[in-house]
Amino acid sequence: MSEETLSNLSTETRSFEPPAELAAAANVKADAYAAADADRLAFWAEQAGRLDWAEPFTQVLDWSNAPFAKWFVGGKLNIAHNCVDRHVEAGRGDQVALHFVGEPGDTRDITYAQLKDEVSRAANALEELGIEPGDRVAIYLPMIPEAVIAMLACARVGATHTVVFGGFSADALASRIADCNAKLVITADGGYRRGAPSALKPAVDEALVKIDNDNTAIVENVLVVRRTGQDVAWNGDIDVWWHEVVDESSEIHEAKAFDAEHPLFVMYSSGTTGKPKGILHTTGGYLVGTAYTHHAVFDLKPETDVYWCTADVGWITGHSYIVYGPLANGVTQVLYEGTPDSPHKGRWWEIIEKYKVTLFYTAPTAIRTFMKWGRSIPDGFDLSSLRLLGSVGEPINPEAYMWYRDVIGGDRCPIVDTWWQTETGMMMISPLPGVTAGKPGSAMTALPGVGADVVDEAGVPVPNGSGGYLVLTEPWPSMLRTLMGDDERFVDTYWSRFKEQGYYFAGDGAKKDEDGAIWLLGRVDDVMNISGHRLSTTEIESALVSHPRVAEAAVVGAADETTGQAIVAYVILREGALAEATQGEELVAELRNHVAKEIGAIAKPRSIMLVPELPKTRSGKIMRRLLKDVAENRVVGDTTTLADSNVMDLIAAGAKTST
Ligand code: 6R9
Repeated sequence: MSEETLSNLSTETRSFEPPAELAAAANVKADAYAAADADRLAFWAEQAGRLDWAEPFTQVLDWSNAPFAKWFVGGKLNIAHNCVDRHVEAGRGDQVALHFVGEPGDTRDITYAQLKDEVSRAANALEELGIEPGDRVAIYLPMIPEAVIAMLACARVGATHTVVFGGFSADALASRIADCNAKLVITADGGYRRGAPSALKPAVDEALVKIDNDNTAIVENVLVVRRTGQDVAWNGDIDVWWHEVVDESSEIHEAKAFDAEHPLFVMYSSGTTGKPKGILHTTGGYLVGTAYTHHAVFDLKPETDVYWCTADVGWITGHSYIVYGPLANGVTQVLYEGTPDSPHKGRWWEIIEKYKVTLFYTAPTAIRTFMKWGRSIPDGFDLSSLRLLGSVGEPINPEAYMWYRDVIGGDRCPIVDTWWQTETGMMMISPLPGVTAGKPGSAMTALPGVGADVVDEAGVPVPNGSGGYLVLTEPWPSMLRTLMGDDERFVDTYWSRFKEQGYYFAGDGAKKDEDGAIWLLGRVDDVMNISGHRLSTTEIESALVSHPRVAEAAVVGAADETTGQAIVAYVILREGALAEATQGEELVAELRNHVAKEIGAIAKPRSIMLVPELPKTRSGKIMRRLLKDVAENRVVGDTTTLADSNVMDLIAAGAKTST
């Protein structure tokens, strides 16, 4: 990555000190870094003390067969016991674990004592259905309490779950069921989405037909939660109702302890090409890593905080920071079923006001959507309960950061911009809210106990002020253990690029600023080469979003005869912006000049298209690959992982008329 490019990005000089009161009472203070540096394994052994171990471990890390790690060797524990039972045993059974909010407005408060009963019943039901330790269970549910209960019940009986996001198609579901050989599928009749019931069970039926035809898997039962009450086709040989088997089961269930390296779950990554990668996480290290980071980064005070993470349990963020980390810490949290604009665009703020949410964790894409809708909507609600805000999923543009800080956080809440991946299992690079002065757009530094650096092609750490590839230099407890059934692909994908150094290759470009803080620049495949200059898509997107009329932007490098690649930008305007501009063309010219002014003439987009929406995966990541197809006048590729498949038709139609 050229110096030129990188020095351009960080013209950002603002920084925000932690609020004094929060800093004084913070769970984790500055000395944590030094303590972890002095003896990293002792540090993680100490963090393992947050959990109840049925049998203590004899070794913190066995790295003798690197990159295949074993953490907390010899230790045994039960995850459901740690996430539920022990809080009840500690006298906190009456504390609410989940404030469930259904999209149609139904609500359910579930205490830890009730959660224990539900998880135990579900665990008994799974065993009655023949599920044994090591069996795989696919979970395809809406964001309802049963999703959390099903995951914990699997963990309780030692079954390995794979949660498939409810928005995925029958085909995607079939390939995941087949890849991990699931014995049971847990689903619902449907869920609520944008004010209407949306069926789920038909997709399972379709997936099973496909699998039967291919003769690839062994699904014995489908366990169906009744959520919407809509009609479902029923196969009496395999289908069973949740309320018939779970509700009828005993609430007494003995949780057996499993080995620290017992497989906990497989999460298929939203890989855009090829076979999905089944990322495998195990028991002890995963829970230690997620519990510690949730405690440290959110400064969680379990007795008084109300936490809300808006992710879906179908994604890693939902696994690590709705289910496992938070419940291990005995949190009270909100679980919301629906979309942010149903039945109105203030729904999230209404929920924060009602439950007095103190810790809020969401994604930049959501923040930019709210920016587009305008501040008058959140301004209509009392958000004064909030004390800390989190961001995850992609780089947060300084503009979105400032809006989040000002409009949602009332200029008083620190923002933790947390960099991590499905593979890392836990947050890796993030500010500590009581310690770090946060800079808008930077994830700052590796958390205590974590080793991260930015290196050049040869694997040599770059000096401050330069950029390169983000690597993780030390093993960490919640690291992926392998790709399901494909050790070779695991080694190739993550450990071969910097084999000599033994670094984990994250696939992200990054730079270190003059203070050594890390700025993420997007996936390395999102780095463009314009006339021999390297420019990151993020950098140009940030410049566009800093224009007052722009709500959201996506940038791709399209093949160009003269410059190698040329910059093509897709821009969503803020509400009303087009009406204010005399003409679209004038505004486009203004935006091109704006980018030139912010970054330099080299970064001026060749073309800018004003679009109503951007193509996003269901986890909110912009699918630049598809935009590249449009920019290069190709037939648009596979759109099956898009949240809304109509978006590309709209964009392609616009592109034809504007060129
Ligand atoms: C948790 C999650 C991982 C990729 C990662 C990076 C991007 C996530 C980020 C971020 C900049 C942040 N990413 N958090 N980039 N700043 N705070 O999103 O996992 O779905 O596996 O995606 O997301 O590119 O490599 P996953």
